[in-house]
Amino acid sequence: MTRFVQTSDWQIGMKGGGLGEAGPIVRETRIGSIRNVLKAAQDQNADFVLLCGDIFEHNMVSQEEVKKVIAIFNQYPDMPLYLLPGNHDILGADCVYNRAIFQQVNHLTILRTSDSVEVSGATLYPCTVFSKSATHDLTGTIPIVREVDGIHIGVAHGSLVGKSPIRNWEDTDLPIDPSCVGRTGIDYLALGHWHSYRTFDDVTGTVRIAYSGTHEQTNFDEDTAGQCLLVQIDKKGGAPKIELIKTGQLTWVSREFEMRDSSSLFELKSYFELIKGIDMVRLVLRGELPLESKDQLDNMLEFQTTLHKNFRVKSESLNITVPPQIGVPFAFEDPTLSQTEVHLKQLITKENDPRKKRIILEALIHLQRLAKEVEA
Ligand SMILES: [Mn+2]
Repeated sequence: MTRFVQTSDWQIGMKGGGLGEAGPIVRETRIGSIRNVLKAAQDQNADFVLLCGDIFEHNMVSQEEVKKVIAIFNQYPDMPLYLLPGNHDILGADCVYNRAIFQQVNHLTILRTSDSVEVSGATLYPCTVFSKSATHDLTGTIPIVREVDGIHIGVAHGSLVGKSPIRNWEDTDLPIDPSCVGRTGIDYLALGHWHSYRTFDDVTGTVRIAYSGTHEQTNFDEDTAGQCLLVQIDKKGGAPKIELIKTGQLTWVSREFEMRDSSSLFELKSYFELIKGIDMVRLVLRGELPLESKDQLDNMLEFQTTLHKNFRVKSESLNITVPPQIGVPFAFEDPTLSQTEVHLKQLITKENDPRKKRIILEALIHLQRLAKEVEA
């Protein structure tokens, strides 16, 4: 029997670019969540931990971050760690794992060749990556083990051909042939590279291929991320039992919201109640909103930025509609302001480009707001 934790794509050193002020938080959280992975392995009495690539974002990662990771490794000195470098921490002269500091971690084995490795209860078959643009099946080095006693586990980092929106072999980066399980007779293929958790059946309907996904979600487009897998295989040919263990700390939500009229603001408000505790929020606003509700929307959105670690709004597709009363002149006391208003309104009627129209509207709203403040 063998029982191990599978994890991948820690991407330590990831900039979190585009996440604004949340970038450093995301970076630090990713390191902290590693502890959750190793703790899960210890709590679950795993025989070892299998790290399936992209543990670091790139080989030039700062030594400071490397030290943080190693400090956590060293908190679990009795847990054997087997690490297959991926395409981000790719093997070669610059490889991060060539640094002297890794030689001090006695319970860590870097899988640098495709030679099989005996582990507790099983044999590992690492599929090494030496080129980021590999176009051949990476599992080609796994020998046929159908008649060989013991539990056999393939370890690879890449994309299963035909199992993602990219259908073609030649367009797949780091291709992995899903039929390798049937070809070689291995019991299980542990994969990294995809950030979402995914499993795949063999021809008999038994799950024998799995991506754990990243231990801590990296962006809004990932689903079922933030976990590691506890895999148990009782005997050669036995069905692997896979259990998901939550390791991620940050919560993410992405939502499209269709606005119809000013009452949509109430719906939006109740939605905001629902997502109160969420760390990372992406909101896409579509549909229509009358100009007079724009102020209220802006205030609501501004307040939300104070409640979340990251709150991003895409509103390019939200059409701000101009009510008929916009034609009624606003009672400005200053004639220059009145003239500016008339001018902006003329521009709006003439403008056909919705994006430009919005900018003019924004200007008009600011002008009216300003006038109100002056008068108050
Ligand atoms: Mn990768």
